[in-house]
Amino acid sequence: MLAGHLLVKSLIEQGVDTTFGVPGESYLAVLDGLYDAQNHIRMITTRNEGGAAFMAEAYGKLTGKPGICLVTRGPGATNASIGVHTAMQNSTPMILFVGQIGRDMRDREAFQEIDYKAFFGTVAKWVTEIENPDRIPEIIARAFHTALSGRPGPVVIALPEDMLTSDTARLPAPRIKISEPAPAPEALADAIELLNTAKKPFIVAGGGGWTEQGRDDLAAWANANDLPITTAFRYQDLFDHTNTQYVGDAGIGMWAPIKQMVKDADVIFALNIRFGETFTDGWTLLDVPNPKQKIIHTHISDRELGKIYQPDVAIHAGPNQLLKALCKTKLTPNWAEWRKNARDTYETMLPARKQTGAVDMAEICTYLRDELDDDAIITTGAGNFAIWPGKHLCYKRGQRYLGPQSGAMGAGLPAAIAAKAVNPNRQVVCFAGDGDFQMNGQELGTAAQEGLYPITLILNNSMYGTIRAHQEGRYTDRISGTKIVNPDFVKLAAAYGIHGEKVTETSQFAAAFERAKASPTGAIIELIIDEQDITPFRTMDEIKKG
Ligand SMILES: Cc1ncc(C[n+]2csc(CCOP(=O)(O)OP(=O)(O)O)c2C)c(N)n1
Ligand SMILES: [Mg+2]
Repeated sequence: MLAGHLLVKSLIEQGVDTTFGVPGESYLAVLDGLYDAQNHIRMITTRNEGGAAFMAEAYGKLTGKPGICLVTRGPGATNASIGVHTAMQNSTPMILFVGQIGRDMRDREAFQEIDYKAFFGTVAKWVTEIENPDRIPEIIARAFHTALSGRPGPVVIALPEDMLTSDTARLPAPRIKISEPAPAPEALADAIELLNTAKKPFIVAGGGGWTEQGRDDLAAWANANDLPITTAFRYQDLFDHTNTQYVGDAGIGMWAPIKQMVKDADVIFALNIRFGETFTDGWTLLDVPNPKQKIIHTHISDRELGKIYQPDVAIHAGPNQLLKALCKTKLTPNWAEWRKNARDTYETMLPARKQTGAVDMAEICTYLRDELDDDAIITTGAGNFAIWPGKHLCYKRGQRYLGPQSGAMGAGLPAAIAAKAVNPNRQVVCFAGDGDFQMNGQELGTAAQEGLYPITLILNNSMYGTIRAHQEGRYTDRISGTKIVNPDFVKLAAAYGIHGEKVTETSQFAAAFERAKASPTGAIIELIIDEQDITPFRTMDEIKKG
């Protein structure tokens, strides 16, 4: 068998049903294998490898199965790197295959040559090159295992062109099985003992690898013990916000009352999160390495435990196994008022204050909190516009949120297209900024070609607003490099055969959203946002005043 064909058969054996990529002459033998595999694998051809990699990342985050991305060497791989970095920071399983120069040309700076181990070394979980076609079964099995086990993450595999066109007699390895570590009973007992001493517990859940059962168990455990639950950066969808145990998110732009809760807490239960910059406010909120608060840290990867903060109780366990075990224990809750106060504060902060402009996102989010489908999938890239779906929507148990912890602009539209590929019948709504959208707007071509049509809301303030806001705070009235002149987004949508409309007043939104839902091509809804409304809680003028 051709090595390129064995590779495709190996993907089928591992359960792959979709790939995202841009073709290259470096991996023709794989493309040829995919020709034969059309009944098993849907090959989604994108317009830029950055879009493909974001799609694969979103697929991985949504399904829990590695998202597969296929790109060519050199420029294809460098374009795709944004999605690999995002998968790493998001703890998402993903495998990037890169066509590579022939084995006989290495280290001569051949056309488009890159040393992938060096290039992806710090942003991928594992990087390798398949030298010998007979090792395809072994390496593919290991790649899936690596992407899925411990803290999930991206794997990069380079495929030399001449290796792909050589023959092999090997067969695909059987589908891999992952086992999730369960908590050691003594560590679990220590955690329970410490939690029982708490008057002000702060519980923050996040990280990769959660199953549906794990999510249900988290809710059951919180309900049974009256626990206040917060979620980490970009993991808002781990917990039902309508459940009164939910008290807000501890991600970027943390609300002051949540910060205060962290400061006032006596026990912090860090549930499968890594102690990142956002949760710790740049590692200032908690003292490094031994905070005054007692720390219980559980994580699926032993490499996260004791990495920055030394926990009082460390539990090496997967989130689902941990919750299964926690659900069998009983706490003696001593924090009813603390939990209730936090919930009351959350409920008062959820609706943002009235905005300045004619299109008021506070009102639109209030509308969407009721109107979004109970199993809607929300996606975003990065920019201040993402604060709206991040903090002012209300995620229900069946809803999902896909956003980049890497803060990568341009992730939202590809993620929405991937979400449609996974669940064609679910409502998918992408929130984009005008700058953010244009990083990967060309993927509308992929959407149209594949018939994968999300609803995209473009919050257009004609600027790289996040940076402008930082600028006004530090170098007031010296606008530099942050203005952008935009295309007509409605006409742009029309060019792709997609329904588009512009909303210039809040009152127009509901009908526009209804038309978008009814549209067979999804929609682009452009929202004209006043420059003052740069954050839900501070206007540009207020930022200028300091
Ligand atoms: C790929 C990438 N490039 C640059 C940045 C830096 N950056 C962060 S937010 C932002 C502006 C976002 O503008 P827009 O999407 O219009 O959203 P707004 O802040 O105006 O709501 C920029 C340039 C980034 N995070 N990602
Ligand atoms: Mg903008």
